[in-house]
Amino acid sequence: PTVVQRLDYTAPAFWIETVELAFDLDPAKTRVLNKMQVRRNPEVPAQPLRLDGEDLNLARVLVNGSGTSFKLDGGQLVLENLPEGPEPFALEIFTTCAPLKNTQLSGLYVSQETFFTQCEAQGFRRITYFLDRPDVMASYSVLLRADKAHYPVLLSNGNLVESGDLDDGRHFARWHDPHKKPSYLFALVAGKLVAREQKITSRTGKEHLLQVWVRPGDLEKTEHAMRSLMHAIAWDEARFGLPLDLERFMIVATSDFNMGAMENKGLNIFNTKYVLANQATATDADFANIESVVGHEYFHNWTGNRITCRDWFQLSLKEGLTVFRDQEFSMDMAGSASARAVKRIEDVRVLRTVQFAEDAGPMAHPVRPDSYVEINNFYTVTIYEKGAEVVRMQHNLVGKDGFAQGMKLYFERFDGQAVTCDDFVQAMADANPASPLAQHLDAFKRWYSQAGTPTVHASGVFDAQAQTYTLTLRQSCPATPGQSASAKQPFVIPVTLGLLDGQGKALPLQLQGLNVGTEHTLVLHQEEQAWTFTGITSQPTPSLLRSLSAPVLLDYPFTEAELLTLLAHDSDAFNRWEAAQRLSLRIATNAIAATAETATEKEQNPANLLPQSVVDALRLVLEHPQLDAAFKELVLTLPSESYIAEQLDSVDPQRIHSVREAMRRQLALALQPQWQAAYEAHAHTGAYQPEPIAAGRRALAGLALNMLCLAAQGDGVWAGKAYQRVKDAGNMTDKANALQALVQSASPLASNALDYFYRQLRHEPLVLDKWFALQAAAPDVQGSVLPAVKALLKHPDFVLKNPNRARSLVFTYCNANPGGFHRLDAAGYIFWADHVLALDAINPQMAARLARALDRWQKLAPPYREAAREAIARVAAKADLSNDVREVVARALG
Ligand code: BAL
Ligand code: ZN
Repeated sequence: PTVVQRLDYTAPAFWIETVELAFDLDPAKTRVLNKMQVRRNPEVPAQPLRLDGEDLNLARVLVNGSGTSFKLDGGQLVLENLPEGPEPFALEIFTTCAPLKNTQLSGLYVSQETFFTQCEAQGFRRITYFLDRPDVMASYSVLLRADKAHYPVLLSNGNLVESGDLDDGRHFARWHDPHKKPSYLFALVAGKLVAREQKITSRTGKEHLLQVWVRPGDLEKTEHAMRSLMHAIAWDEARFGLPLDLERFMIVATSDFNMGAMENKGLNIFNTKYVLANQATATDADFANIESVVGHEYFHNWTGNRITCRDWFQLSLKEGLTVFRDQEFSMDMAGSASARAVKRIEDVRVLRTVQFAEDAGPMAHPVRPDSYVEINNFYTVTIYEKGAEVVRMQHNLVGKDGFAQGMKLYFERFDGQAVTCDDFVQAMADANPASPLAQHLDAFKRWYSQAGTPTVHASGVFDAQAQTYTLTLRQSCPATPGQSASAKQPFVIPVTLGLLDGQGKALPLQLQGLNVGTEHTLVLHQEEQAWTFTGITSQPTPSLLRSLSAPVLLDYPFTEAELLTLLAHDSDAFNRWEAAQRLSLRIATNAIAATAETATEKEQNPANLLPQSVVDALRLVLEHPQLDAAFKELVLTLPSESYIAEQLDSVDPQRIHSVREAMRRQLALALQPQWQAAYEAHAHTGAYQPEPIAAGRRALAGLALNMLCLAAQGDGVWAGKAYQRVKDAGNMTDKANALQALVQSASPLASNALDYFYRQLRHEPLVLDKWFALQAAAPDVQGSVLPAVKALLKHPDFVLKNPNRARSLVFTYCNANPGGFHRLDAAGYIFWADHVLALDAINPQMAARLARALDRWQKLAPPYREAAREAIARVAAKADLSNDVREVVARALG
């Protein structure tokens, strides 16, 4: 397979100015006539025109109305005899494709008798021959023709210009997009759909039509998506001065979708999971995700669509920035400082569990990668979540107003263009010339070019006589594929901190005689730097890297007493949570490292794992009269098994699982009265509203019920209550939490509850996904999960071709149930290999995602390591693998 290199970028040899597409939509054979106005790029030496194409049948090519010679070369259509000179010429290409056979869900495909498209990154070439690259921006006019009875609704980007009936029961619609766009933002939809509509007037007095299109039965589940869209529009205008630039903005939902959603200009296409919600079918997390994803796709209209990427190596230009924007949107919507902190903790949890692991594994790549085989493999947590952190650091280094100025300059310079990550940072720095970002710009840009998670090693020295506290920060970054540790240069790392006195009170900070308040951001830009705080009269406790001010690991030898102080008193809610995580992480890793005999004895007597001091501190949090329930739930949740695994050099997944379970049982038993009180206080939240305070209360009630079922194993009282709640709960959050409590405590009532849940909600596909996922994540009592998962593969409601369903069962088992997946008999790995191969024949993008479940095989202890390697090698040995899967397994094997 060809490796695409970032430094090989050259401007296109031709520009495509206008595109007129005419579709005769037919599931078996759709005809596409593509008329383009093309002209040579005078800045590039003359060469043949090479158009991308994939799985197309070519019928005809005309240049200025006449037939012409052409070649097909590795999928590309090559035209050599084109008019000389700078004048545009007309190029007409007639092809057909087979949407019904398109199980990859890239290009034009059919889902539930409806046509959809997905063109990012390179799906447009599966619709017609084209310069399918983001720096070629054209004006599109689209004519759709189809059978009216089967496809009454015909949608494409932009504005509806004309529609009407044709012969033979067919009809047509003509759309024109007033904005130039790259091909990856093209979209069409045709089928039996209905819309929730909303007219809005923006600040400038312009009228806009908003539509959320769904299948007829789903209309009542679109209220939250529409409300989220209206909030997103108002937010972008208020926070960044970015208005809606379209007369019509449409969202369409489909249940067959590889991604979460797609920002096609004016015609966003969404996975139903991120559109449809009512209290009976969607959890609080679903409601929050819908708000966030609707916001994300809408925000792309400016950051992505108006200014797009020059090439796919710049993907984080739009994704990192847009994730940052959606995170800020969610925080602003959440309101209170506490709710903001909760959102930040949730985001950081994903970053540290998934992105840090990626950055330490075989697929590690810079935020702006240097090469790829298959671009779809680079829609990663590094591009998205780490990219957002890199934008967040810029935000912190220039301040909120400075960031708004930087955004303004970015749009002044680049609106309507396809640009690079460098262009963005440069605009941010130029708008803030006095900021630390501008001061250390070249060094800051290393966040885009160097992969790997840096560690900040901190040490503090208190000098009682001089009344000073000197903090020394040193940074290091491990080697990553293609980048040795020694070749890496220092990053610019903002470290936000405070100092606490013995009573936990914030100390005033003085640096070089200057008062800097009680919180300050140090900018570490060399390998090692030291700062001396003056006027410090007793040994302080440092609260470092508040709100995770940089995407780094912190190495500081906290004592237990220091962590207990931070947990009880830090004014930074994030670091309070972090202190609890550190305390339990340390206990877990020590227990895992202990000799097998001691460990077994301790696990049989779990009261020994967490010291009384930590249990007491957690009890105080759980009982705390002022802390929000959402925050308590986060503090009382132990670090996940995969996060614990990342801290270890040699990973025995079963050992991690049993230690964490022992800690969980200990907390369940030791805090039983407090869990009961928490449950009783929060179990009933009144009329359902998906807002942060009530959602936090439901989350804490859910955790409490889980713990109570766990503590009361054998005695059926709490299991009985949970079962009743599965039946009675008036909202999906409480219902699913209760079901989970039964499943996770391996209660004898779990299977009845699962049956009840299935019978009640079997007609709701998104709820069925939850039902499959709960079972795939069940505790592995005597090796029972894999057989259960295999049985579920044969369930009449299981469809491997449907990405949501595949994710709910197969991916959940392989990614989210380490105790069930890493089996001594290697059967989990064999299952994984079978499904990577099965999916690869249907949908290579999905297969490559699943392939990544064994990314971290090299860290596994024997015998898991060798068994995992064998499974990966078996996949790699398959002759006709997709490039997608081949790239992932080749990198895994190194
Ligand atoms: N551009 C792909 C989907 C998203 O990130 O919005
Ligand atoms: Zn995006």
